[in-house]
Amino acid sequence: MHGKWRLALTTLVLLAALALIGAVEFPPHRSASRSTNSGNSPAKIATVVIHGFKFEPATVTVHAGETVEWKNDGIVPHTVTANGERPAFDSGSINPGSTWRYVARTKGTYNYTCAYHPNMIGKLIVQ
Ligand SMILES: [Cu+2]
Repeated sequence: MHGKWRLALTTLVLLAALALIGAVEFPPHRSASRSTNSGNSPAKIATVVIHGFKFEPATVTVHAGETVEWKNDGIVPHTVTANGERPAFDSGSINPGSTWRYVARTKGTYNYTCAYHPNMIGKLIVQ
């Protein structure tokens, strides 16, 4: 009888100790992940839909470090290719129904087009 109670007490102390460790360990972990994000919301994604041979919206503005996602809602493949001899980004072929993501790390204004359809034009502004 006595041994049984001791076991129960030991278990209780152990559980309390574990709870204490948990309570001490969790808050620093949370604040660490909070400090890596400059804003108060988790990593943002701006979406551009490719539809009817157009980028919608044609101009998208993000903050440096944010992600832009292009979604091909069209019926033929498209690309997202920045202008210039050495494009800052180039998606390659994005098939219908597929998406392509780009992390906009460097501030600037990027005009881009579709390599297959040069009349499709868009602008990415990274602030
Ligand atoms: Cu295209």
